[in-house]
Amino acid sequence: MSEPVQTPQAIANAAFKPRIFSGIQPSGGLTLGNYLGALKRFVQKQDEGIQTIYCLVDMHAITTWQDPAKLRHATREGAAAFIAAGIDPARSILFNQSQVSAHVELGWIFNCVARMGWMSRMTQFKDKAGKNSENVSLGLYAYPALMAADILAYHATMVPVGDDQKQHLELTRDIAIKFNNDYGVDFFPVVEPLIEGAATRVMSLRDGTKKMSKSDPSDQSRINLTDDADVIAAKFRKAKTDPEPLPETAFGLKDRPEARNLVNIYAALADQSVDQVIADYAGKQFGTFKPALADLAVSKLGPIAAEMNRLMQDPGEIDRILGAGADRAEAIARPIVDQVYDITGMIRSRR
Ligand code: AQP
Repeated sequence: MSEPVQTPQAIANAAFKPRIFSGIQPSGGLTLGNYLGALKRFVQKQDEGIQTIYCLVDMHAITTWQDPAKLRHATREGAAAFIAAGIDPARSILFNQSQVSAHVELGWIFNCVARMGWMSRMTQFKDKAGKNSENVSLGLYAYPALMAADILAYHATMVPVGDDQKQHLELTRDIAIKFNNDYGVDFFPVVEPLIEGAATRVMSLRDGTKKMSKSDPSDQSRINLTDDADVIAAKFRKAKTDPEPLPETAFGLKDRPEARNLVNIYAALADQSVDQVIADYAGKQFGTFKPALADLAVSKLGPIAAEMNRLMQDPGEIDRILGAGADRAEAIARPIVDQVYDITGMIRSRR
């Protein structure tokens, strides 16, 4: 019996089954923000049984200059962090972006779909470029179009990210909708951002109004996943706070960004609600709360750091895992990007 003929639309619709994509830049060592905002939730999604595709986005990392040896190291260390945090390379697809050329191919097409005005409104670009916007790379400006390609090359339907990425995901939706409209197709899904939990935006330990970031010049502003117990304790001890004790209700954290940040971090690490944490520590001084937070962080992050160290002893094995993941990623993305070439009118006649 012959196979039923599948129309391109049926193929596209079949591809819209639930699929998760997300990535992290290997632009330095990963932070507690990356762990709570991204990695921890990546593992939860994998364990829910949805198809999960996770990527070290090295092509994004070079939108700001990276030392090549450090980039290679950070990519391997990032992969080690994924695995140490619970990503199983047999169940999830784990790879580095530059090994699958479909990302940049679709990224170029999306550069031609996205509008300059959309890009100019991206707050992350404004934050990163600051007053220097004439001097930053064109890649940094176009970053969200490549991010849209990362996601849509897999017809991913859900993207777990921290709150800082919400605007980029809205742009991904706009690009998908405009492409579908421009070419009169129903080809790309409209993605759903998954931004959930107490610590979707972990703030700097030095300034509760600034995001904790791996590229912040102050190492004291962040907890790195590779920090040891003493360093973690010292960073929380020195974390900026106000002189008041912790409030009686979560509402009392409203105008206290540093206190709110530490409570959010505690809640996310302990898998508790902010109300529960406040109920336990209401009226307590930071002299009591900070050591408890440090102990909790060490108990959660210590085993991850130890496993990362073990994995980093064998960089060849990490490269093998990334290569095998890239093969599996390519098998999904290549047919999708080939259909995009067809839809946009590119001749593909090579054998
Ligand atoms: N502080 C944060 N709180 C919650 N989530 C965060 N994420 C990053 N920082 C926080 C989430 O981690 C994922 C990967 O982010 P990324 O490393 O690709 O880029 P980023 O958001 O630009 O992170 P950094 O640390 O600020 O990197 P640099 O300093 O290189 O620009 C995303 O899901 C993000 O939401």
